[in-house]
Amino acid sequence: MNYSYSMSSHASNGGFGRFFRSRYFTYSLFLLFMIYKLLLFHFKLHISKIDFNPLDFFIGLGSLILVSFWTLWLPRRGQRIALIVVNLLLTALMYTDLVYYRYFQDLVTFTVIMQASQVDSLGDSIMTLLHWSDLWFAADWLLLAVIAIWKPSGWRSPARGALNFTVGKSPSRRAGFTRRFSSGIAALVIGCVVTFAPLKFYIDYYAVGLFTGNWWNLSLYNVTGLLGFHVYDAYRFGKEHLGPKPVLASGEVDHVQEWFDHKDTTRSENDAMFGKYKGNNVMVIQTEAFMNFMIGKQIGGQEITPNFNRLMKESMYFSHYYHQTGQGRTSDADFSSQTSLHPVPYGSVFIRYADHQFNSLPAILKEHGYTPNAFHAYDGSFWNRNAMYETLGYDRFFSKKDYEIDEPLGWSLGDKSFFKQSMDQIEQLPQPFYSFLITLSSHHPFSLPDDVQELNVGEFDGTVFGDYLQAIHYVDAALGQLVERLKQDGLWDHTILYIYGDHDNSVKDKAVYEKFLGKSLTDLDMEQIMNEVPLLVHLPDGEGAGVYDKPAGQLDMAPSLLHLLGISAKSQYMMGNDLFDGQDRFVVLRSGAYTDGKRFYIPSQSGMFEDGSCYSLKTGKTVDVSTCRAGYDRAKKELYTSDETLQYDLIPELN
Ligand code: GP9
Ligand code: MN
Repeated sequence: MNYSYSMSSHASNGGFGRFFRSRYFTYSLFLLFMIYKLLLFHFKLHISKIDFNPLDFFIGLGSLILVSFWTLWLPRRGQRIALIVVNLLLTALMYTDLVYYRYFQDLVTFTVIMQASQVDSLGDSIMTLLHWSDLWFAADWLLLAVIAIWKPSGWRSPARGALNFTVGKSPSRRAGFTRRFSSGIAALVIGCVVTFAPLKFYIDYYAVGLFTGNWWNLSLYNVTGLLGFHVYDAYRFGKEHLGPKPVLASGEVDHVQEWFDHKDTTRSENDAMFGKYKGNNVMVIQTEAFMNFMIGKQIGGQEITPNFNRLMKESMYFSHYYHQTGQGRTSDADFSSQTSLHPVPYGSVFIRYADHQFNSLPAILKEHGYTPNAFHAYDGSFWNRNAMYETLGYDRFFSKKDYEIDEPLGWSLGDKSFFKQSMDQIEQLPQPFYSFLITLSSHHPFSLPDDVQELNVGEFDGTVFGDYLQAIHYVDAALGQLVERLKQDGLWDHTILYIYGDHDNSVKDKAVYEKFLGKSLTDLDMEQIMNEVPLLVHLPDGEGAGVYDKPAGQLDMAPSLLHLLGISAKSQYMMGNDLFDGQDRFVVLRSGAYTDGKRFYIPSQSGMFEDGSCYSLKTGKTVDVSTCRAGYDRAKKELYTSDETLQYDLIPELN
């Protein structure tokens, strides 16, 4: 039975009264309140680099309409109840995000909800995250409560008797229904235009590639607004986790298994290095944008990396160590080093697969009695580290909130203070420890204050490249202080120190490097310059000090450190070479470039094998491309196997 009601004219208090009671007024009031709350939320975030401009206002308004337009289809009372419920839900969402942000500098995502223990770590600090001024989020409720009690005459509901109940499809009911239906549709259309037109403008001009290479939830929020962010987050989570779970045909799983089984047969554990440093501490320093081309070089008569150069004399220096990163930059260097798998072709494993399982160095070392901790003085949410470090098995992640910013520099804390404060923590850890430290002061655009700039960079003065050299010189000094501290603390003699750069400095202009190095450079030279980062391994007794020029790469870190500690990498799903087992090495870059120490293949953007260039490393000249064919197929297979392992979360399935 269809009931409807219409208001008889005498129940009306005139035009104003009708307007106040109309669904359009109720709806406008809802939009007004919610826009106010979105603005309140935004300004309470206090993100200096993210402003709120008219486009953001329209996106915010449009997305509010899109989540609520359907309430215009409901009868008046139903609409009011629905709008109250939507208001409560959206307010709860905003407030949860705000409290979460105050602690993690991130927004709540589905991945975080699935990893509830990250939220648990709010624990005792929750009270400090609630502020009295947050009550402004309830201002509209207070206003509505006052109105409900006071009941101004124009807003009063008509007397019950004034409602004219009718049964069936009366003409007035039909007209009312049509009006409601069309106003809802009109709102939907307006919502779409107001949301998507500015969004498209953003994506086309300011945020190109945002949805494929996104690295930070806040940069998504900056473009999509809060509601848009959560809708997109739901979409990306659903795509990767819900629906028909992507299943790999069993034959394909067998291929992956065979690949790893074969890899195991190439690993050797019969040399003297296997287990030679069993039980020693391990400290890994991943250094921001630390490239290989400037190691050992001078500018204006000054060494750029004097401390690193000094340390090289008593360490193993790998002079062709490649970063194997993709779009995930720092997070990819971290991921490949800790898990010995390739990063994904787009996005970052840290963001896309933080809930998958990996054989990671910290987790394996923990099983062997180590205390694994990660240290990085930046927002814990950046690159989704809070979630990913839990997955990787660290006991604790010391992020920006654990440091006193007593040396503000670049993006955050200067590396000197970062190392000092990290050491204050590390020296208290139960040993053996596994400590992973990520530096930041040499991050693009490398502009450090004048008093920190110690080099005379001459013709590079005032250029990004000049600033880069200054920043590297500062980081080098910080590394020198770290080594001193390890010695003072008595850790130097039983700690393996593994230092490498994460990726290039984004300065791609060949002429700059030619000027700096004083020679003309080939495409192969440039490929190596942009992809090589230094690796320095200091063993407790200074064993093996010297230069190692066979190629190696970030994927090699985990199996190599396991080797030194006497832990077999054979049962682990790791792809990298072992730097200490004396076997031949094969290094594949995410681009599909590869080297086996004899050849270097650089793929072409066309993706066709034949269009790529095959170099002889001995002569530095191109050779017949067909001589790179077998290596190319092998590299492709390796990348494909890694991608399948990650995409289908195969590690728990393999045995
Ligand atoms: C910030 C740092 C920088 O935490 O990891 O990341 P990047 O921009 O180099 O990938
Ligand atoms: Mn980086």
